[in-house]
Amino acid sequence: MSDSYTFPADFQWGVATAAYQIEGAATMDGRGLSIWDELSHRAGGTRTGENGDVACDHYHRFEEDVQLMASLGIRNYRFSVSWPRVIPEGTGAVNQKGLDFYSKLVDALLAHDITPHVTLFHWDAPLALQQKYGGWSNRQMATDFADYSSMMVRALGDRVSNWMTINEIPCFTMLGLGVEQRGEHAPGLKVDAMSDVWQAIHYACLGHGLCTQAIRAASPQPCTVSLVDNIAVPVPVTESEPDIRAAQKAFSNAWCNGAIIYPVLTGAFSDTFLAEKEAKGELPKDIQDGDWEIISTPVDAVGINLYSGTYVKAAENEQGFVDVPCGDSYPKLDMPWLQIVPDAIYWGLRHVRECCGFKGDLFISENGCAHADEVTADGEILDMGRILYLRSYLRQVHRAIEEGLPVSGYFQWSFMDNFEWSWGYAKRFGLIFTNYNTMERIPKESARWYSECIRQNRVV
Ligand code: PNW
Repeated sequence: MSDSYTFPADFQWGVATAAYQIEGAATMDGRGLSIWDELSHRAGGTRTGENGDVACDHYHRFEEDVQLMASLGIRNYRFSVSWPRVIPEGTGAVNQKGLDFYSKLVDALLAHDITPHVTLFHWDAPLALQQKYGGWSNRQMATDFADYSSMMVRALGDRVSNWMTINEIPCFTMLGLGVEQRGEHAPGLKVDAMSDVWQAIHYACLGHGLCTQAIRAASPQPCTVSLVDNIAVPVPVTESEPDIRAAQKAFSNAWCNGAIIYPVLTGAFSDTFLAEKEAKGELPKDIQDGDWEIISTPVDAVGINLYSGTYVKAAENEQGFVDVPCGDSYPKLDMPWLQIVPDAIYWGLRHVRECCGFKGDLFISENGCAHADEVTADGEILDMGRILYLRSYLRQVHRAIEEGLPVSGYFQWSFMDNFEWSWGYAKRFGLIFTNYNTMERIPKESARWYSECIRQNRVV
């Protein structure tokens, strides 16, 4: 048997999910509403009119889900806590039943030898705080988020030592607030100017920093704290010095990189972001003394959510690069933005280290794809496109490790098909097929493949 693409012995193979996408039980046991309940129940809120009221009913089926995970040999599970399930109004009274759910989930995982990795915020902000003061558009949100986080760490910190603060800041700011039209993601609002969007990003970064401090202060044991970011990743068309330099220049101001990963890891906007937004008058207005120190509170690790990338090459222009479009024939999976760019996972890891100078651990907190899965007459789901995708990306993770990058783990998105936000249930990202009529879970061919990767500790 071959041993190519073997990972280090302590490499963490995992799967990931998020609360609103799988739990359901939206009004059960005292859970408060989140901004995703509000948006998904709004007319035209999601493309399919669907919501997460029931989702995968994981709230009631977590024990069998954990067993299924264990049967596949999965040893690491990344899930998120629904803030309004545990603090219905966002601040104040704790909902003990909500807290009990997460406590029982953690116990079930540990009983099956699965390490819990907990994300404290995966977009489902308490609706009460959105209505009270505008959620992440208000500085207060950062403090309230840190207070909720400390409560969670006090409750689970005896058994959980891997904490993630916020998942993908761009998705509830840049994609949640629109200038021309309402954001597609919650809170799904229209704002006056781009500076309002960058302001919300600044407050979210502040929330991340305060949360990092709160976790460390509340944890009863040594723990790992990380930010999870979906950096935009420019890939050099050729691996030559000029194109690599071009990709690095592009990275410093691609999408939200200059306002999130740079501040968190370096304590300042990237130079290219600052210059561009200053010229356009788009910088946030409320940046106070001490904010940068809080935002750049050292983290142990950075989790990268990586699905796709873009191509750039060197050019004799002011910015030093040009984007190279993929064109219509470029291979894609089942999302409009899902061009298959395996090298982006290698370059994403490398950019964070080389461009932001981050020397801590890196891990892939999400990687996966939507695939138009169907059950065959034999009851199988033969998702060969997903295997092709995961195999190619994992080989690039392996390359990064081989070149010396400290990559500690990989979480496939997602354990099971679930509520794909504004796409409803139309897009399937799971290793496990969810039958939404019967709630039956059926492992796909990719689950068998992934399980074998874990068993052999290599890309098979
Ligand atoms: C991530 N894009 O979101 C999220 O963390 C998950 O909750 C989600 O289900 C998963 O990826 C699949 O979409 C993304 O526009 C949202 O490029 C948008 C983009 C990428 C990821």
